[in-house]
Amino acid sequence: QQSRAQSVAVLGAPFSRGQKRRGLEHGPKVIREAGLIERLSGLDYSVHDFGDLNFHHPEKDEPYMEVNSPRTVGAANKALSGAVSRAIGAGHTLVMLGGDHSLAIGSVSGHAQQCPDLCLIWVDAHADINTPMTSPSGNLHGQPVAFMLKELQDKMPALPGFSWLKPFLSARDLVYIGLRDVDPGEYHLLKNLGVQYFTMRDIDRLGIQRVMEATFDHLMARKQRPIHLSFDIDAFDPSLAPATGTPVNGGLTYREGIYLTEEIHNTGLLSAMDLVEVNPVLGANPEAVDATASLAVDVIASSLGQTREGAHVSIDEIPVAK
Ligand code: 6HN
Ligand code: MN
Ligand code: MN
Ligand code: MN
Repeated sequence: QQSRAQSVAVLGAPFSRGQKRRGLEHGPKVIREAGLIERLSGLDYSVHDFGDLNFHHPEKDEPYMEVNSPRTVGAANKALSGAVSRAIGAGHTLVMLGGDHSLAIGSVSGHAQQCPDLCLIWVDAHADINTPMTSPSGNLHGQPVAFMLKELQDKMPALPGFSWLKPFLSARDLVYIGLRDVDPGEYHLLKNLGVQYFTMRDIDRLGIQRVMEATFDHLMARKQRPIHLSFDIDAFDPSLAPATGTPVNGGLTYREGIYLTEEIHNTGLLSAMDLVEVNPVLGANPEAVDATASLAVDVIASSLGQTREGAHVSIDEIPVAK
């Protein structure tokens, strides 16, 4: 039995300017309302709810090379990066609640400040590796990985709002799971950089168990290192996670998603995670929003040790009949 002296920090990032639709700024609220803190406390963690970050939006933020809201996204991620770095430096396992996926820039960079040898597992229908020049939408939530990778340094323009950020991750330290909507420029980058990725087709062929084995073989080949899990709720099938902005058919089943996160917990190496792209405004009805938010809670709890066999809470002995 593992010791439970660990502590988890929950940090909300109510931010949506990495894309054009409203509503993602309410993600942290609906995930909390679905019972996140209670669920984590039930896993015998000491849970520190750091509340939500307060983002200051610059007044004027003209597009730069077709990229929308660069100063706003840059400033929000700078603030997030500092907060994440402090929480991890204080010894917590960090859970960041989004917000849109551009927030991974701040979350992963803040984590990397404390853990320079981290590796990144990106669970998503999308690769989010467009550069400002390959992006079909101009939305920064489709580009966060490009800001992280050292190999893309000379492909990235100096975007206003991002001068604080230096690329910090190597392509070999990244694995994608769940891809099924990859833009032409992104496909070229994935192939060119030799990034390890598992599409939904790979999960169909190999099964989620072998995909997870191959993921850890790839990332831990030389040594064990801290894991950053960046989980976009649209990795799941839209039937399970309808309240999200860029749904794509043919996603993870509930059991594949939970198995994936159980395996991440079982490594004992999870150091920080993001749960992003829950948009309550886009649910067709309250039930759709509740289903999506409660799925987000299940993903987080399972990443942090909730098990289907029930071993996550220990009792000393079976009560005897009196
Ligand atoms: N996400 N590849 C598309 C784009 O606009 O670059 C979609 C990105 C979706 C981003 O879901 O986090
Ligand atoms: Mn994403
Ligand atoms: Mn996505
Ligand atoms: Mn455990």
